[in-house]
Amino acid sequence: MFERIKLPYAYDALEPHIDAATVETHYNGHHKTYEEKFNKLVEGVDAFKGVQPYEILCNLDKAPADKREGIKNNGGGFYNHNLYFESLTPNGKKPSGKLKEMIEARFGSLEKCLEELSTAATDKLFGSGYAWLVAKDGKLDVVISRNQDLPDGNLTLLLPLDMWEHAYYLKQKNKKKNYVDEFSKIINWEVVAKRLEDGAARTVKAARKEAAL
Ligand code: MN3
Repeated sequence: MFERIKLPYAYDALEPHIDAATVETHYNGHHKTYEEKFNKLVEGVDAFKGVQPYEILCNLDKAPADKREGIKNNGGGFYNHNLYFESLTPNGKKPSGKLKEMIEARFGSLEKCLEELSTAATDKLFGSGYAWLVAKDGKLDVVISRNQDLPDGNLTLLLPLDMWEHAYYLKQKNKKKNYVDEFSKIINWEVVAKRLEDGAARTVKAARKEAAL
């Protein structure tokens, strides 16, 4: 059985940036449902015995045809929300060290980096999905993915910005940009830096090779 990460803060800890009702519904409603459905779908699939969620998502062609779409959607929901909730903190510090250097090299400044993430989330992405800060070939970039899909390519996933309406609609209604602005104030950059450091394990192609199912 795969388990959601334990929420690393209380439901109301992200107030006033993200309200308690949104965090609770998102974590204990949406995320819980992804977890339950994903577990039910992979149960009894021999090819995925002992295989971790990320590797499963990178090897969907090994899933039985009638379960493939469900595993992609619910497994993606399970995995992406673990990354998302882990990426937030009420006590965020600014990026430092190598991460800071890479942000400045690619975007010029943290502000510009967040601007590009915001543009991707509110202009480039249409409908439900994510804007991501990723690393590729030692450089940072911003990409989008639709639904609960992982962004494709040889990428290290650093930071998911959940742009499904359930992530903000209770409080922000149609003010998508407000949510993105508030999100950017509570990013756990230490977690992002750790993902950058661990890089290879989160690279889509590398995961495909490692799993070699
Ligand atoms: Mn969500």
